[in-house]
Amino acid sequence: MTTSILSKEEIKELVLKLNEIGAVKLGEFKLKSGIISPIYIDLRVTVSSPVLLASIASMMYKTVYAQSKPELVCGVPYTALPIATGMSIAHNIPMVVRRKEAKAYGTKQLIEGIFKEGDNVLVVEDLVTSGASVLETVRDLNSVGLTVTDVVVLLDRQQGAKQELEKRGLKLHSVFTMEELINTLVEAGKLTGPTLELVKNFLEANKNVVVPLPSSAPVRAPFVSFQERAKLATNPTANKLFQLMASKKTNLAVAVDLTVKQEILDLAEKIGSEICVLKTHVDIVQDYDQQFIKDLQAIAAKHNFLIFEDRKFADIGNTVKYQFENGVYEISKWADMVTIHGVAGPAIIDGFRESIKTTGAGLLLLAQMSSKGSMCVGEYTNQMVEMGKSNQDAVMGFICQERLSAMSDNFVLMTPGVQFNSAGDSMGQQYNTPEYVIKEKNTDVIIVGRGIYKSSNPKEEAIKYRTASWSAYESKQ
Ligand code: 5BU
Repeated sequence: MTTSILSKEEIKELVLKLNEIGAVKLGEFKLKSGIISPIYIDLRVTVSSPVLLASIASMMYKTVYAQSKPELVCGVPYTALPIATGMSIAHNIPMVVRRKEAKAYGTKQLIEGIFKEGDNVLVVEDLVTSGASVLETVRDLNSVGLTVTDVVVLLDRQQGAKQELEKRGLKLHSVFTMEELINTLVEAGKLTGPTLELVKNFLEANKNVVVPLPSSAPVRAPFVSFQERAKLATNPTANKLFQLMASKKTNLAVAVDLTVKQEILDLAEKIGSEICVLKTHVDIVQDYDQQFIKDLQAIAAKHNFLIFEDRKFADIGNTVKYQFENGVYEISKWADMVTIHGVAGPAIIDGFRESIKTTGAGLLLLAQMSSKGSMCVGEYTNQMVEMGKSNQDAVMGFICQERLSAMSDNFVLMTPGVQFNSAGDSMGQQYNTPEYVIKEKNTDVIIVGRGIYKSSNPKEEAIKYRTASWSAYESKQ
């Protein structure tokens, strides 16, 4: 552990001040892990004590300075932003700011500030438990060509972060560890009697509790080409799509949300040469009939693209089986892939299994959505990824807004909510650019709807989207 080079006295003074302003509270607190902790740490309150904040920044800088002289500093949003700012001003090190918002569009940069490729950034965080937030910031810094070798924190809770960061070549420096913090409080007589007893139990329990990185922790996954991923694919349509993208050199899918069949067919004919997938919502087609599907399939065969029905199945297995195979649309007979929600639980997949065993069609799990306030987040998203991993024969990939660490290379990651020149619509849709999605969020396929079919020249526009998303893919090599 690289701990502080600061004197015991300096640390003691800091700990007591933190205690005084309520950043380090003593008592009985139930932590998320269920452990009863005699100590609760909330460093957000330090913004109300500017002198203390400045000295925290300076102590953190002193802790790491001996080992690395950064070209830039970057605070992990939000608590560490003022600390990084203090460090930047006091030591005249330029700062970069990472945007935490899920969305960045138009000219909004993921990383604000002036930098050049290869600049080394010191990442600043208030405290680390698993290290997930630090890794998110490192991932975004890396995605714009910045390098990170060192991370400095005020407090290391000693619950796995150091090891996780080390695995990724990052050195963790801390002003003090949890153990040192508690020892300092005991020595200062702040912890006595029954609370002291609790502390001992806490330290003991804490020692063995490593907080795992959530499966949603982002990773800077090494680049694997579509050709290679075709070999890894566990679902036949995923294999087909990876091969198709590699040979046709396109990772553009178009959402054709038109309501008249001839208009859909005309557009498919126009843009067919540019796309890997054409996405439909057949239930919006007012003059739908089986001939329409036959015609669409003929165009798909001619231009070599797959058909994706974005049906978003969500019912129990038995019902979705009917919805997939029967009714007016008989989707199972023609769709190469369909989307499903996970609200009904993993047994929904059994509703598709029999049919797709014969056709080889693929299921796309809705892990995240592009619309504002979407509830496909957090634990739900994690569960969707797990559901995919447990059903790799049937599941070809995910509809998502970013690559998560648990999404392995056999899955195709497709992202809707893409447009060059718009931030969103009046009904909750949110847009990102092709480059942002493919390069920075590291997914595979962009899904573009109105950006293409509403354009006065859809073919020309499709070429622009195709070029942008394919060059973003190639730039990841
Ligand atoms: P747009 O015109 O580019 O906004 O169309 C996007 C398409 O992708 C449209 O067909 C939606 O139904 C679909 N979509 C989406 O926009 N966001 C999502 O999270 C999912 C699907 Br899932």
